[in-house]
Amino acid sequence: MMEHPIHLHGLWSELENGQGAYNPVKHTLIVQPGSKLSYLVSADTPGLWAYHCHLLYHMDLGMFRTVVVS
Ligand SMILES: [Cu+2]
Repeated sequence: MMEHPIHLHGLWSELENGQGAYNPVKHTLIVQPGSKLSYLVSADTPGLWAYHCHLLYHMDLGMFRTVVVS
């Protein structure tokens, strides 16, 4: 019913939108209601990175995780 601004800290996300070399590279991707996104991430920065929706009440409901790059 609402969009999710999904943020992966520390790593860039390349949105696969069919534009090839012009695919947008972002930290936060907006996921529209009832839709899916595909994006590429180069896990080239070791660490523990937050991966979450920017809406606070969504984080409280579990949309906050840690991505481990080792
Ligand atoms: Cu959300």
